[in-house]
Amino acid sequence: MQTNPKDDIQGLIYRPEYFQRDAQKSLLEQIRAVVEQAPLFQPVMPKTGKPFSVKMSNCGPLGWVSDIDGYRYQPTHPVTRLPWPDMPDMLLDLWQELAPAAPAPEACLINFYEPGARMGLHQDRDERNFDAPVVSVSLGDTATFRVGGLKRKDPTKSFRLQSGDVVVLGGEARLAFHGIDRILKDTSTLLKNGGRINLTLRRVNPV
Ligand code: MD3
Ligand code: FE
Repeated sequence: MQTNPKDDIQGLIYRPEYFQRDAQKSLLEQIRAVVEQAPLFQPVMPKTGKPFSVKMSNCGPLGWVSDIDGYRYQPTHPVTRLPWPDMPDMLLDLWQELAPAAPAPEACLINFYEPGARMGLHQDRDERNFDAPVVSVSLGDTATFRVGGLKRKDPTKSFRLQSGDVVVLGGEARLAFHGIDRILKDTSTLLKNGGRINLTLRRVNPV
């Protein structure tokens, strides 16, 4: 019998179909409202200025941005200069249920993948608090997700993230290398024009 790759990564909790279709639709509506106030922007790599294939926005008190000067969290949108919109209650409730011991999330990064977009293997270490987990929600087309260990060269495992799936990355998984290899076209009807949205809820500052 084969073991499930998700089951042997310490600190990774996988909750397939956490959000049912109706909940996915209302969450999507709320994310659309956020993106109307805080339009998707195209981040670029520090130093090189090479654009990401993923477009981004944020909600909550802080948002993650990447530009020529570096990666950081900041309280305002890089283009409009306005504060990020509030985090929808559904996301605050999700955090409360899955990370009850952690202080409130400060940032929700919204990643938008068109078919063909990808995210290279990386660690999430721009936060000043690694005790709190990262909570991830997937909406729309299925993605092939890759997760490894604490070193870039550690072996990796792949699995698929589908619309409505939630992953909690705590403990040892919090600083694991991870990335998105590809978006599988036409695997969901949630987004009219296809593509995938990923939301990551994060605590940035120590309490
Ligand atoms: C594993 N996002 O925004 S979410 C990111 O699907 C990011 O858009 C991916 O990696 C996406 O930084 C993956 C799942 C995820 C999020 C954070 C993690 C996996 C993680 C942190 C540590 C280990
Ligand atoms: Fe990440």
